[in-house]
Order: sequence, then C-alpha cells, then structure tokens
Amino acid sequence: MNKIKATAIAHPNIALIKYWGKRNDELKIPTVSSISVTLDNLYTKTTVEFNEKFEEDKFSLNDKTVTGGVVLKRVIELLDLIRKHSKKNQFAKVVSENNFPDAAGLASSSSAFAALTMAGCNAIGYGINKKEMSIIARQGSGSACRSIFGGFVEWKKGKKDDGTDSFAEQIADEKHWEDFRIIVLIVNPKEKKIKSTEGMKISVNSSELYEAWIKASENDAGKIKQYLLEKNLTETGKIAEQNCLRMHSVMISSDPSLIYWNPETVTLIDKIQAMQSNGLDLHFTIDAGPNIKIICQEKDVEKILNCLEQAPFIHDFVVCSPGKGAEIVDDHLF
Ligand code: 2P0
Repeated sequence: MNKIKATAIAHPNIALIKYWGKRNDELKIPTVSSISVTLDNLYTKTTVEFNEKFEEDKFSLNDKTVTGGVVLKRVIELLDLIRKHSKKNQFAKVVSENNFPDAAGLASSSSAFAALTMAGCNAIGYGINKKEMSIIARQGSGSACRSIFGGFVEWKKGKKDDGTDSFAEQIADEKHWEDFRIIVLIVNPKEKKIKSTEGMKISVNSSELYEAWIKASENDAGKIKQYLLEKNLTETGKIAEQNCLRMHSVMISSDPSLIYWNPETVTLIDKIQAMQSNGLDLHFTIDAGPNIKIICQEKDVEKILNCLEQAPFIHDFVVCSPGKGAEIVDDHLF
C-alpha cells in the first residue's frame, strides 16, 4: 500500500559560490554552477498528506494558514509537479515549520522546498533517487536542489534546455570537514524588500557586470572544490569572500540598484577585516539580505564571538557545522 502521509526535515544551505540569475526562469535553470554547505542547526520540517477526500491544496507555515500569495502559489506548483511525475491526482495538506526567521537572507526557501519535495514524493509513493529529487526541488526554488544533499554540494548548471542535467551533487559529506563552522549573524530579521527571484531577473537584464560575473564564477567554482577537499580554510574562505563581493557588485550595479546591505552589515565587514589583519583565519559571505555569515574553524569560534561582543546590533547568532541532507522522519506535524 502506498503511504499517504510523510514528513521530511531539510536544512538550509549557504552558498560559497553563489547562484544569482537564471537562463530559464520557469524551470529555474541557473546561469552558473554554485557550491554550498548545508547547515546542521537550522531546519524546516514539513508533513505532506495526499488524500482523495481533499477538495483543494492547503498549506500552513509556522502555525499560520497561508490563503493566497506567491508562497502558496509556489507550493501548489511544486505539488502539481509531483502529481504530474507520479501520475496521481489528489490534493494535499501541507504543514511546515522553520526554526529560523523567513526571508532574512537565511535561505529559508532552500530548506523549505527540499523538505516539501522529499515529503511530497514519499507521501505520494513516488520512489526516485536524490538526483531526481534535486531536479524537482530546483523547480520549487533553485537553491533547494542543494539542500537535498548534506555536507558540501555542487549544483551543476547543466546545458540542456529541459533542465534534466541541472541538479545537485555531493562534493563531500558532512563528516568530511568536522571543524568547519559557519556563524550566522542576524542583524535584521525583517523580510527583505526585493526577493531573490525578482532581484535575479533585474540583475540579468540590467547589470553591465553580469557577463563578467558568469566568467569569474566558473573559475571560482573550479578552484574552490579542490580547496574544500583539502580542507584549506584560508583559500576556501578567500574565494568565497571574493565570489560574494562580486555577486553584490552585480546587485549594486543593477537597475534599479539592489542594495541588500544595511549600515550594520558594513560595520561587521569592517570588524571582520580588522580580525583578519590581526591574524584570525575567518571569512565572510552575504546573501540577498543584510545578514553576515562567518566561515571559520571551530577553534576560533569563541575568539570571534568575543570580538563581536561590542556589536550590540547583532540580534542573534547561530553557530552551525556542515549538516545532513534532507531526510524522512517518523514524527508528523499533524
Ligand atoms: C545562493 N541566493 O546561491 C544565492 C545567493 C541568494 C543569494 O539562492 O528564484 O530563493 O527561488 O530560484 O533559490 C536565493 O535564491 O531563488 C539564492 P529562486 P532562491 O544561495
């Protein structure tokens, strides 16, 4: 008998080599390959039930029913994709919760669509491997394809028009580099104004730096893989930092200009650069929001947090290690 209900947990990922722009908006096929690390302490948990008695799809997030808007639309589109592939046609109830704030540049859509894909495919009895799951998750939200896997992950951009060769693959699992840490500093948990999907379109269509970004990204991705395998933090961090700053140059040079930083972001960059000058091996990366993520080794976490004590605008922080890929769990949310 097919299972009708399943629950999955997935963790967000932070890109060391960024994804910013698509060559196919509908299928979410990126212009560049990207490389990420999946985080252990943050998660989305999602339960999906398909039932022939349901008359429509229903979705609730963090205990609130979502009755319309772009988030519900994207959830239903992903359920449609799962129904199409599995050739089963039942509506679903989806209940989801995050243990971190939405849309603050913390990649909540990566864990959300990875968990939804895994729970949805399992609930409907559609048995596919992780590569195929990453292709489905990608169409929910690009970065979600990377969260299907744990540890260090590459999302290959692919060449085909139908996106069947644009999927994620593990570079090294979560145990490969046990003292690698990411400190997520939350300076502003409010929702951002221009969401990534929209921001990417603006950059692809208007930034004069976009072509140069594609070229540099390919070079960065090629180099960082070797440094990750060698567990070389200094070189890994240097490339990640440059890649992030190039992405923000593309964002800033777009029309309209996309400035995701706030004054606190710049103050933190300054503090991190001062720590670097004092010989600490730490590096930063920033996504489409004001929050900074610090890349470092476990032995330096305390020192770094002590140095940041005089930054009262940091609302919160989470120290993460490389985490597991999406997985099915037994305890359902309803
Ligand atoms: C990344 N970001 O590689 C980059 C860096 C934001 C900045 O992936 O349109 O939410 O749903 O595919 O996946 C955010 O983009 O965008 C993102 P869609 P998504 O992590």
